[in-house]
Amino acid sequence: MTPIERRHFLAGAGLSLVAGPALAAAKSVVMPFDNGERPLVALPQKRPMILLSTRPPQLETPFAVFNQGTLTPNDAFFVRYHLSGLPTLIDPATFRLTIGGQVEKPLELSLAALKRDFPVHEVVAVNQCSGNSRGFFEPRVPGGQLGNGAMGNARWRGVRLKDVLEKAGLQAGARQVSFNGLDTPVLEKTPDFVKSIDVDHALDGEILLAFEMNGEPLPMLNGFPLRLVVPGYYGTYWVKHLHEITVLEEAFGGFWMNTAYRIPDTAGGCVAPGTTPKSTVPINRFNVRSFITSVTDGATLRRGTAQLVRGIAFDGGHGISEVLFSGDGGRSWQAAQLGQDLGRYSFREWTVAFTPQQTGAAEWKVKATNRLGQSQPSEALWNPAGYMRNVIETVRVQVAG
Ligand SMILES: Nc1nc2c(c(=O)[nH]1)N[C@H]1C(S)=C(S)[C@@H](COP(=O)(O)O)O[C@H]1N2
Ligand SMILES: [Mo]
Repeated sequence: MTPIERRHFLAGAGLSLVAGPALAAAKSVVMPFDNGERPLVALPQKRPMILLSTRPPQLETPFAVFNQGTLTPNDAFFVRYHLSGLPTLIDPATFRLTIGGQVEKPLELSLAALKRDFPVHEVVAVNQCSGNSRGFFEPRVPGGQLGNGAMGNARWRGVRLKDVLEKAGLQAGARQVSFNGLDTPVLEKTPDFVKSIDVDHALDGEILLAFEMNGEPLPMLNGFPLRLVVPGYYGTYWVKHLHEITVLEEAFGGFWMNTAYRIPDTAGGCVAPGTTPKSTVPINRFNVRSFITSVTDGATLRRGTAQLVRGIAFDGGHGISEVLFSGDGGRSWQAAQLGQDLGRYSFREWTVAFTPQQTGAAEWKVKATNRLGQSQPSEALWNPAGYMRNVIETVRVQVAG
């Protein structure tokens, strides 16, 4: 796209993001929890998606998309922002990424320099919002009432954060690295969205500064022209429109690390429902999750007819080792077949052949285990921010005679 075309596109983006009348005419979907009605809206570069909020734009992926392939198409990938001051015009030719703070040599890199001066790497990795599935929390908790569509799996391409930091040279005593994007608060008191990670993590070679997603430039709403990809970690760290990296002597003290995105400092990051944690830590790696994608709640199936049940499983990067399926509400389980391995950070497809033998209502369940032996709880864990839901999922079906 030439700069002029891009300018046009972004002008369009600015208009569509505030399009009120279009919303009124939109079709809607109903999530299976109270106040779950949401319009389906197409924002720039996106197909019709489940709209959670317009300012800032927040879109959820319609769940059927997860049954159509292991990679989530760019135009169906969820969108989450905290600040409404979105960049509306980014010229890839003049865009610069700065690396400063406790470094030997501060850098200011163009996209062309990033691509030219550093080796390019790829990773297939799941991006999942901490609050994915928050709408299912009981008791309910404040925050975006999301279904299960605030996640997606993509092939990310970019350069390693490690390589860029090593070129700048970390000073002795460097402790954390912070990341800032081009989006800004619209109110003076709202803290800018800045995230940080420890230096050891920043240098482990896993994290990418990504400029491509599934073989295309990043969609505007997913962080064009550059975003952080932190495989295995919740989406909050995956800073979009990344333009400023700062190496710090101290742990970063900003709102989005010290107040928001914290979980109880307990095994499983949970507390008794309705209670307040005594101490908290920053949210970090995904727990284990799995979903049935080929059959949805309320489906009717025929007794004695073989079904190829399909779904996805993933974890924080140890890799899925086993998926079990139950067609009888968890009384008996059978092993599913794992599909192609796209790497330990990717969705892993699974399939299982199952023939319903009894008529009436049935509960189908799926449970995954990772290579560390971590699995999923049969009762939902709870925390006040509604993060990290990973209960064994249940789909309710009807078996006809
Ligand atoms: N610049 C910027 N980056 C951001 C955010 C944001 O508000 N601003 N939100 C984060 C959160 S909480 C999530 S879940 C992911 C979502 O990535 P996506 O919008 O590409 O799906 O972006 C992260 N990166
Ligand atoms: Mo998030």
